[in-house]
Amino acid sequence: MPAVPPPDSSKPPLRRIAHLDMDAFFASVELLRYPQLMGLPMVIGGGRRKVDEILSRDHAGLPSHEVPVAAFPLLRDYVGRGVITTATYAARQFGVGSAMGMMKAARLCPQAIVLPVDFDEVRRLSRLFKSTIREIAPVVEDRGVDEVYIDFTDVPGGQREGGRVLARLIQKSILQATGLTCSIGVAPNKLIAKLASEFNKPNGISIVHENDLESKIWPLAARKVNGIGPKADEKLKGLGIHTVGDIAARERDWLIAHFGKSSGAWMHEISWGRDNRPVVTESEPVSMSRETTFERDLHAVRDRAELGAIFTHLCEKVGEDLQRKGYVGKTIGIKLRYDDFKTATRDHTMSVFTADGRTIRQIAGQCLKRVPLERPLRLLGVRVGTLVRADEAPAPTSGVAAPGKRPRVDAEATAITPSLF
Ligand code: DCP
Ligand code: MG
Repeated sequence: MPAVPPPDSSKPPLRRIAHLDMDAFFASVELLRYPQLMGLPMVIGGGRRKVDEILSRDHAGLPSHEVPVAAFPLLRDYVGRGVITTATYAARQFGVGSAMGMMKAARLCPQAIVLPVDFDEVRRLSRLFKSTIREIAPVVEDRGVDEVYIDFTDVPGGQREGGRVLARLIQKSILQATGLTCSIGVAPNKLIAKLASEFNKPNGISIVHENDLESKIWPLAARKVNGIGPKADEKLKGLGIHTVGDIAARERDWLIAHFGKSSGAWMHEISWGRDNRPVVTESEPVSMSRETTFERDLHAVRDRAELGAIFTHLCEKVGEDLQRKGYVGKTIGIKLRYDDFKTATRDHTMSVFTADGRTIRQIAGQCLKRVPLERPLRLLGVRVGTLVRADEAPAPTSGVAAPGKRPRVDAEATAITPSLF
């Protein structure tokens, strides 16, 4: 028998929660395919077509890892108004980062290589790193494509060195399974773990204990806290509050007076490092969507064919996403952004659930008829909400729709308009 000390029933184990976030995720996924770019500044952004064209025209038949570095497109040659999705750490040294316009980034780091995102590969690796974690520590909360919370509390090794031993094992296993690195923060709760995972990026581990609050958390900018957005931060700054410690220095009642009962009380709690939220293993998506920013503005009449094709493609993709993940939804919505950056959304809730691209297309097309289409468009998006798991969806009732509801889907779906949408 291994010499494991008997559990002390009078003292529950300390809560140890980890937040794990992949390093430069979309960019690192491309480095797996093109390892020759390792260590070079590289950004993810722009469309697929150009890169594929260049690489397949000049280096057709060559395995991807043998494509010469000089063959890759550079930021300096980029024309358009794409936005950077993410950048390698080598590119970040030049001040280039996510959400920055490509043209601006080109001024900062013209020699950076530009690659498009490969969503299929990103999703495959996302699933792979998450399943690798679940084999080691089963209580995992999915927080999106590249991050999760993990409850270390009852996992063997989860308490050793404050969680460092288990964090190391997870990092090593993910690297072995995927070739990718990640950073992990381990702390008494989700709030602090999320902050901690950024402390030693990339490929870092950071352990925060309850008594590290003053030294490690209070100096952080208030904006770092998940839940304090740009608006709240603006208001806090106006009140002379910049750091988490500045929040903690205020009375709870003062915060409530300025931010309302629930936000004020919440701010007080988080500034003292308190957060009891559990790690939730099954997080159900609220909606699924796809959107695209066009390479150039498109007009509903002049670019009718192109726009129609993109629209159909988006609807099919959302349908595929739903089917692959096993969901159906009944609220179909669209989002448009005009050339003046104003955004319009419309949606329609059907009486039955669907994951069918054609149905989504038809209902979305009707939504599109309810928005002004005079101005050129920069972006088009399609969303399906009010989701339930496909196997739990109520069977469509035949005959008359429920009172007050719109007609059922097949009546709606056949109302195809002869015009573009
Ligand atoms: N992403 C995106 N749009 C954004 C921000 C991010 O599509 N506005 C994508 C690209 C990222 C991935 O999500 O690779 C994960 O986002 P992160 O914020 O975790 O950024 P990275 O993983 O790229 O970098 P880091 O090492 O800082 O986590
Ligand atoms: Mg990340």
